[in-house]
Amino acid sequence: QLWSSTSASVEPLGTWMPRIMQRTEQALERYLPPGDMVPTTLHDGMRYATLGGGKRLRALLCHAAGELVDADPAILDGAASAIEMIHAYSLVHDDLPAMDNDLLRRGLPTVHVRYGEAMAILVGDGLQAQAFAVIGDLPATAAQRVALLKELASASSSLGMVGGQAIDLASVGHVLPREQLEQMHRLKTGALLRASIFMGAHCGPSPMSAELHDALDNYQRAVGLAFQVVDDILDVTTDAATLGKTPGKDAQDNKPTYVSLLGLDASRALAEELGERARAALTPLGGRATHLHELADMVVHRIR
Ligand code: GRG
Repeated sequence: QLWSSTSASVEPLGTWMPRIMQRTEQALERYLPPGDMVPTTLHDGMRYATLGGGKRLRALLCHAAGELVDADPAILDGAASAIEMIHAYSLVHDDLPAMDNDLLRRGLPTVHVRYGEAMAILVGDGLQAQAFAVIGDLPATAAQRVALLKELASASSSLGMVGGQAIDLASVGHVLPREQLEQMHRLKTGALLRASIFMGAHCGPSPMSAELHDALDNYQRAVGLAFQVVDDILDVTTDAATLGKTPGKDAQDNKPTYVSLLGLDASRALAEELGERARAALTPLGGRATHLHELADMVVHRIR
């Protein structure tokens, strides 16, 4: 074991999760420009896209990984806010008419419906740049800030999230083999989930050990894929009101999904198996990884 088992002192998920979600909300409030700052429509849109919604899974993963290395919670708040800004930007751009043309996100009208298409593009651009500005200003060492910037930039890049989105666009109407479907999701959604975990670990006072790196790497692979498989399942089994977004769009748009490839039952079994794999990856970390353990369960058993 890499760590002593200290599960007795680990805060229960029932209080830890709302506490981290609340401090993420407060950090985002601080790190986003005020809504009355000129240009006001742009800043109001950036806040609309980011605040008051979402499961904050990426922020939770970042904090849970950071706890493993005794990271300063104030630095974790900055890293988690930056990740949530990149995530919000990706949703704003993904919802645009030129992409998915979605009208509903997190139970509310999408940014382009409320602010217009041109402003929605700028909202995404503004959020993306703000994420990196936040990290640059963190009260962390230069080495920590460079590691965080590098992790977030490559996760968002053409070799990460944006590249995955490009493959997704090109795949419409095609029957992708399972390996290519997996590669697309590893980039499109997996890269930012991976960055959330590794950024949390970079917030620690010393560089990550090889053992911790390997355990987190195995964990992120399984959780990233489980997230996508469950997303595909929810897309066909959940109504719009629960989901907070237009369901069934991927099928309508003729996009490849795990459900279309494997069927519903096999997709559910795959999600459970990936959850098992994620939990197994944490075994070397002992009781201190309890929150990562519980987040993997949450990803597999979430209902929205
Ligand atoms: C357009 C630059 C650009 C990138 C788009 C990640 C992505 C790439 C688009 C997101 C589209 C999408 C709905 C993908 C399915 C998986 C996903 C990321 C769902 C939304 O994430 P959640 O469920 O959202 O964590 P909340 O609202 O809880 O934060």
